[in-house]
Amino acid sequence: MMKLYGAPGCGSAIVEMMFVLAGEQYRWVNVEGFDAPGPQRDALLELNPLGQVPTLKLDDGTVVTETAAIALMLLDAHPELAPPVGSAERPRFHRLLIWLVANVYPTFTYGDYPERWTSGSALELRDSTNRYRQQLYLWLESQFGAGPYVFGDHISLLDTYLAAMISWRPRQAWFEQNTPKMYAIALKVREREDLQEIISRNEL
Ligand SMILES: N[C@@H](CCC(=O)N[C@@H](CS)C(=O)NCC(=O)O)C(=O)O
Repeated sequence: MMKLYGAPGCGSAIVEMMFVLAGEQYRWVNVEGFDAPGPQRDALLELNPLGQVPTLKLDDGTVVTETAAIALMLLDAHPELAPPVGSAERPRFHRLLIWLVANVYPTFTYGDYPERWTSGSALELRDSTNRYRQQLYLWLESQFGAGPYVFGDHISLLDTYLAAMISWRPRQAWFEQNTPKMYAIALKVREREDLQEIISRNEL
């Protein structure tokens, strides 16, 4: 069975939700504490030199990192979890998927561990990445329609990102006030019965 290396509340929760939507079995390997020196980090670094979660090990030993790569892999077998190929929505799905991981996710890479990246003010780097992320989310909000999901009535793998990300900085109260469409989509995903175990274990 595929092994998913993750930690509670982290991006691995996004992939867990994707697996449930796709009906795919996986084994959860909790590497909580992976971002500090120790055996969890050593185990992760053997698979992923970035030391990041999620990290996925397939049955044949292939390692897949990057939430977007995992999403695209799942879509090969579960195309219904994105707008249909050939539809106008399909390139929008690709754009927003890549946009999230290329723009929003790195703000956490630099903002969560600012002392790694500057010998100056770590607080300033954290604050500036926080501000930039808020600007990004405001643009993302402008891309959403009437819901209930990003692409209307059909849930897609993109929706799983929103369900996790509203728990991350700038946190739920900010999203509720400033990006109500994103917030509503995230809550809609979180209502799903089949995701309850993941949501509670990840304290989302
Ligand atoms: N681009 C990656 C980002 C993954 C990522 O940054 N994960 C965070 C946890 S949510 C992490 O592992 N941070 C530790 C670090 O960057 O050292 C993806 O989409 O999977």
